[in-house]
Amino acid sequence: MTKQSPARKWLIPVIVIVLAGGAGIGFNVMRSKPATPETPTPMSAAPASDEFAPTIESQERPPGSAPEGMVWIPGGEFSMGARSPMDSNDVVGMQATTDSRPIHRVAVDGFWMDATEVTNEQFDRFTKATRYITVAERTPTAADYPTAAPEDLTPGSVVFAPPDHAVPLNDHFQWWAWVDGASWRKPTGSGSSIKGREKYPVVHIAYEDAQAYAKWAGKRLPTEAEWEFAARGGLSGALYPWGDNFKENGQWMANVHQGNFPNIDTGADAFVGIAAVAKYPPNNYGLYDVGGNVWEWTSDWYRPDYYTQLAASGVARNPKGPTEPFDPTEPTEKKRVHRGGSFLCTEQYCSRYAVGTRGKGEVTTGTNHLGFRCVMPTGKT
Ligand SMILES: [Ca+2]
Ligand SMILES: [Ca+2]
Repeated sequence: MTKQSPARKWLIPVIVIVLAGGAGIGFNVMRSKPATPETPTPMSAAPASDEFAPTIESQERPPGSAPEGMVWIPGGEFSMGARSPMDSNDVVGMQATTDSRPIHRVAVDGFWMDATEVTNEQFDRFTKATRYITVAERTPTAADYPTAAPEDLTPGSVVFAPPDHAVPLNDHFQWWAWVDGASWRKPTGSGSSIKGREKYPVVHIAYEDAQAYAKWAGKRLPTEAEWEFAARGGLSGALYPWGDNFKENGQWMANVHQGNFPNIDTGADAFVGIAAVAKYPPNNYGLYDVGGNVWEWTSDWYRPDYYTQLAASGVARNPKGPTEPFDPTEPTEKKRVHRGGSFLCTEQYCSRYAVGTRGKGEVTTGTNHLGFRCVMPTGKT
């Protein structure tokens, strides 16, 4: 692994935040392009209470049999968000759950959803069929990065590279590194490969990579509301996709991180680092790994005040995110919402496997703990 030299750190400006849970991260490789605003769906006038109310599943039936690898998400009305900020004095991982308030009422139509994170073998089929080259595999151009030294214009991505000793949690450069040549094909850079990892989630995926795959597959990325409705599996206000207990009957329910973050991953949940998909029980809708393993892109722009906007207007019907992104911690970056946390999430640092919590990431930036899954609205099957 080639750790980023100090001279290259300009490529990965520090994000001062709480890292969206160590997540996704604002490692910006300065590849942002102007974003296209999206149009919000009109909303009704029902009041919001900032409390969880029962989920009302739609009686809509799935149109025919399930597409391969997908499960039916019935849609309906539910309470979206997290119950409370976890610790307002915590500056290294939990505080950003304030962006998950207030709890507000949302309705989504039914849809099909991938039961698992998109895997390497699925993404490989896509690239073979289309010759698609991911953002991480492309050589940055001097035209796009006029201030960069020519030797810095090399393809690569951001890789978790833990130190061999405990470190303060306020500097993510202690455990993230820019690695030349890292991509979905070489998840940790030169010398690594996906051979034997066909069932692992594809990683180092920028937003446009996920979109391109989804379009090829006749699908699209989920909105944040669709993702959360699906992840909750019909449970109202549960802390996790499977219920309120982190372990159910002593059983690990997600691939997350145990041990002192970031230097010790004990793998007590059976996996050190990333795991193949579907190694833990699914939620009530048949979805695997909606908590943990890899973060997942949604199509919503990120704003910390978006829920406040929605709550002011009653039940939000099929909300598609704010019209433009804004993260006050990195106001020039274009970020979309990540969900679900990853194998690096821990109660010590980032508990974003808690189902109502949010992550965020700059749209051109992939890492080796960020992937995605797709949805297919009805009418397209
Ligand atoms: Ca683990
Ligand atoms: Ca996941």
